Amino acid sequence: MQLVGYPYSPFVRKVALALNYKNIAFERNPLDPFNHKDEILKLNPSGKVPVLLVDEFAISESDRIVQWIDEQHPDNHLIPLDSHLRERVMLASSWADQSCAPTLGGKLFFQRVLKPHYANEPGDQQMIDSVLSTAGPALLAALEQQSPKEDFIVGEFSLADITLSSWLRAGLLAGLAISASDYPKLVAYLSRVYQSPTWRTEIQFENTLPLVQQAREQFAVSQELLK
Ligand SMILES: N[C@@H](CCC(=O)N[C@@H](CS)C(=O)NCC(=O)O)C(=O)O
Repeated sequence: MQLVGYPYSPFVRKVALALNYKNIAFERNPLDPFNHKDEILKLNPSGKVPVLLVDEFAISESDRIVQWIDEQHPDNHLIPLDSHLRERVMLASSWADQSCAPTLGGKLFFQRVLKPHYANEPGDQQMIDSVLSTAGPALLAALEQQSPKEDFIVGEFSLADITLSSWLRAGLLAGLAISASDYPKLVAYLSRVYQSPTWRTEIQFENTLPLVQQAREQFAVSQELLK
């Protein structure tokens, strides 16, 4: 089984986390859409990563990939069987993707970390500042209200936790401040998630990547949540 996609993508990270959670061994093929568009297009007509390759079978779209993994490995569901819980998980996951991708992804992580590296030009400082000063704190304030006091978003650990924590890690790496004094419930929740074995495996791997090391040194302010 091969996970195609560069590991800095929060969408790709979602699939890595799901595979870790299920203890499924996989290879990484870290193609990025900046330099390897044609190769990716052969696997996914939208030209996007992640793609999960199972023999010759290519599956795309992060939530659909996790759904497929969950069906093939039905122990410890990441998408609950109960229809109400399942709906809440799918809604929370797509909400996190849709609200975080343009802000924490496109305007912050991409501009600050990816663009200088892949396009060799500086990111748009106005976009970066707007997320750090306004859009980011507004998102975090909303999440603080919604954070579960114990356990995870729907009680048991699920795809919803994977998606949200994946995006917040991108934000943290690019310098988003998430302090326990401002967001106590959110920080307690995120600490629980990032300490899980699923995340420990991913963090251990990611901390070997030069771009992650550089972002941690150059931009990150809430270091505790990145360890
Ligand atoms: N809805 C897709 C989004 C995937 C996505 O946007 N991936 C980005 C990487 S972060 C990508 O490959 N972008 C290239 C492009 O849009 O051409 C998913 O959940 O997998």
